[in-house]
Parts: sequence; structure tokens; C-alpha cells
Amino acid sequence: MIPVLFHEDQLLHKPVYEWRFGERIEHPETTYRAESILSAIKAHPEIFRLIKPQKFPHQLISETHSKELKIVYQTAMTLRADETFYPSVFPKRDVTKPDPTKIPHSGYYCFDAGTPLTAYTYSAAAWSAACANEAAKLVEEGQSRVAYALSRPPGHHASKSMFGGYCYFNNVAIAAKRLRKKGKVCILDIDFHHGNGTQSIFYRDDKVMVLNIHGDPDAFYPYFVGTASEKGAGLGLGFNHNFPLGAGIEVEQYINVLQSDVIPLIKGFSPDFLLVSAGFDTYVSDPVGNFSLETNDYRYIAKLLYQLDLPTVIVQEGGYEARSLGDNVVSFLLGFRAI
Ligand code: SP5
Ligand code: ZN
Repeated sequence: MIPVLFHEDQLLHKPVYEWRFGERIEHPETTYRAESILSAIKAHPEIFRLIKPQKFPHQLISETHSKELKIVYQTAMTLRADETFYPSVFPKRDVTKPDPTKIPHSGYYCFDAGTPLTAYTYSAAAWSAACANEAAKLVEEGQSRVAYALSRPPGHHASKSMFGGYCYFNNVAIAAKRLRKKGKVCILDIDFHHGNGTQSIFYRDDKVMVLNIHGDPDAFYPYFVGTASEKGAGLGLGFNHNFPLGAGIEVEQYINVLQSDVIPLIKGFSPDFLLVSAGFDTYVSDPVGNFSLETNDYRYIAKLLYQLDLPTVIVQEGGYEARSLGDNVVSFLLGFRAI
């Protein structure tokens, strides 16, 4: 059985819209995403065991994020139930005295205009992090070789002290902070977008290797980070690797990068735990990402990772074609079974 962590309060956070090239569009990070995954999971009760996380991982959140970031979300709890605040003023670091208890100052702690705050954002994001933490706990204790955190909102763009890219707390980083107390951790990020937040949190860390395969930041979000030249710093030099790819990549090229570059790096590091930041916005008809992977490809990718024979925690990131998202997630998870 594969444990699946999810808490229904994760559905309370509801971004409404975002701006894309001057046009107002429906926000891609909808609750339908989680519902699509849940219904695909529930169709296989013989394979998946649904588990509700039990507590906010306060300690790990404060080891991963600044206290101001948490205050920003707690301040947003004073918004009315029907109110949504979109940060849209992002001041330069040297000219302001930010106050995290003022809602308009939230832009100081945020790096894009598509990541709104509501009264329920804190609770949804903390339960989302709790999923990753408790999935990691099951794997750490040897209760399961593989566990899946149905984390939503996603996490990999959130850094120590900033939110953005639909992300508030960095779920995979919170799981990694837990597991690195027990051994070496490799985070493989296969979301279409570079996981800038995760990279920055572990950039100087030699116990957590971070690998990213993603759309080239020259053309795609998050634009300012994710080049192949970013290799880590200080003790962490050589423990960060980026594999930016062009638009429209198909499975053959994707698998080629995995087999010839990424998997040898994982084997060379010989981690005690593998964490996968699993985004499915690499899907061919995803409205946000630009690769051309198909549903069955995820199973093949997962098989290659399963063969590494490592205790593995899979943490949900992006994937915005809600109709296919559940099938893509299940296809990926089925690759982690011994058949
Ligand atoms: C977790 C995650 O996947 N966050 C992604 C945030 C991306 N936000 C900005 C997307 C800009 C998309 N550009 C238009 C592409 C049209 N095909
Ligand atoms: Zn993404």
C-alpha cells in the first residue's frame, strides 16, 4: 500500500484570478486539482491508503522559514472570508521598513503578483506542509518505502523568507529538514518550473543535494534563477545541479537527461532518502508548462527512480490541467511498485 497524505482544510485556500500579459485569467492553482488527484487515488483502494495529517509542523516550519513569513500569513487571517489580497507592490530591499503585520506590506515578502493571500491561506499551507512532514515520517520510520504527500498549495518556489509562484511554505524543504537529521537527502525536482525556493534553502548545504529538470529560465518562470551554472556555494558547492531544457521537450529527450546526467549524480551522492518534487505541468496539454510528456511517461520516469532502491517521499507540486492531473499522478505513483 502507498500512503497518501491529505487534509481537507487544504481546500479552503482559493486563489481567484491572476494576470497574464495584461489579461485577467482564472487562477490555475484551483481546488479542482486536489479533487482530481483524490478521485483518481480513491479509484484504487487496493493500492493507496488515504491518511489525514495530524499536526502543524511548527518546529520544522520555523527551521525552514523566517518568523516574518509566518506573521504575514497570520496577519492575512484578519481578512474577511470573501476577501483576497494580491500583493502588487514589491519594494527594493534597501528603501523600506517592512512590517509583516500590515497586509499591504506583504509585497515585501513576496516576489510575484500571482500568489494571493486569504484568511485561509495559513491553514491550507500549514496542512500542505504537514502532509510532506508526515509522509517523510512514515518513510523515516520504515513504515513504508514510498509515501505521497498530496500537498496543495504547492511549495517549491517558496524560499526562507518569501512566497510566490503559488507557493507559501516549502513543503519538500520541510520534509528534507526532517530527514537530514537522519542522513543525506537528495531532492529531485521534476516540476516544469525551476524550484528556486528549494535551491536557495539548501544552496550552502552538503547534506541535501538539489537537482532540477525544468523549462529554461531564459524563457520560462521563474526567469531569474535556474541556470546550469548554479552549482551551490560554500560547503554546498557541487551539491546543486540544474538541467534547463527548451520548449516542447518529449519523453525521449527527458529520459535521456535523467539517465545520462541525473541518475548518475544521485548514485554518486548515495543519499539515504530521495525526495521528489513532483510537478505535472510538464504534461503535453498543461496550460502553464511547455513540455510534451504524456500520462504513461510518468510511470516510466517513476520506474527509473524506483530502481534506485531508496526510501522515497513524493511531494506534489504543480500540474494545472485538472482533468488529467489525477491520472498523471496515479501513473507516476504506480511506477513505484514492484511489478
Ligand atoms: C508550483 C508552480 O508550478 N508554480 C508555477 C507558477 C507560474 N506562474 C507564472 C506562470 C507564467 C506562465 N507564462 C505563460 C505560459 C503560457 N503557455
Ligand atoms: Zn510548476
